[in-house]
Amino acid sequence: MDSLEAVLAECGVNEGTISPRHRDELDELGFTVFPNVIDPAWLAEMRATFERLMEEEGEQAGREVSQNPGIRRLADLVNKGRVFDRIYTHPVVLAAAYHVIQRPFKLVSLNGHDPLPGHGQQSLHSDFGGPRGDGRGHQTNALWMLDDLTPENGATRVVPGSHRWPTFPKEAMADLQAAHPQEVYITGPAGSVAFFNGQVWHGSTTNRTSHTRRVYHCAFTARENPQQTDQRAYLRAETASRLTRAARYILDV
Ligand SMILES: O=C(O)CCC(=O)C(=O)O
Repeated sequence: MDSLEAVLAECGVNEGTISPRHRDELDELGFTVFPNVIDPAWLAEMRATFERLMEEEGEQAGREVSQNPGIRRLADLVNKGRVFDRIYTHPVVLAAAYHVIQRPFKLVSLNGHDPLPGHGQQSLHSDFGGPRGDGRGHQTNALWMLDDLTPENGATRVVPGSHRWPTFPKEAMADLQAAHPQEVYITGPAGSVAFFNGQVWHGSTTNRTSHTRRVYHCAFTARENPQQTDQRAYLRAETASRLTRAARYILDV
């Protein structure tokens, strides 16, 4: 399968998959939240898988991409369970990615992220380090919420509209950890998916509760850009054996 249009159709994407309100929010704010994407059974399985992988991988967890003090990280999730297949082939995120990127795209990576109590404050940053201010979308990310995201437990802060700004946060701010006057929190109940333009200024915040704040990050990028996880290099035989043609295209394997 070599056409994005055919892939989107095979995954069930159509004109009505995301609403005009979500499109407008992606255009104007650079982010939007889709509630109730993850049904209860899938949510329970995704939570259990997060904990099982953390247990199995121990100190190695996250090493394929990055390990950060105070954060429980997982990486290369495409190869770590069937439960993840539905994330990167889900019609809602594919429709949203197409709306932002508007040309053929592929997976960047599929990772897990859980700031421990007292940890998690990130510098404001853009995920996409390439050209800015050219009026085009190049990359997206999504937070698949396994727990509620609240201002208390480290919800992601985002600066609405900043995806259109020509500067990176580090060019405009002296203290990247400081609050930005225009920032807002992306919040939502577990089972929601927050979707954002990879150029928007954002970062996770400190988890001030004693509970988990688990999300899976599923990012897409225009096909000409590199992946964070080279799916061809990491692809396991077991994963390859179950991939649909559409999944192969999205992973670029
Ligand atoms: O999980 C989050 O709140 C966002 C994390 C993030 O932006 C990152 O790891 O680059």
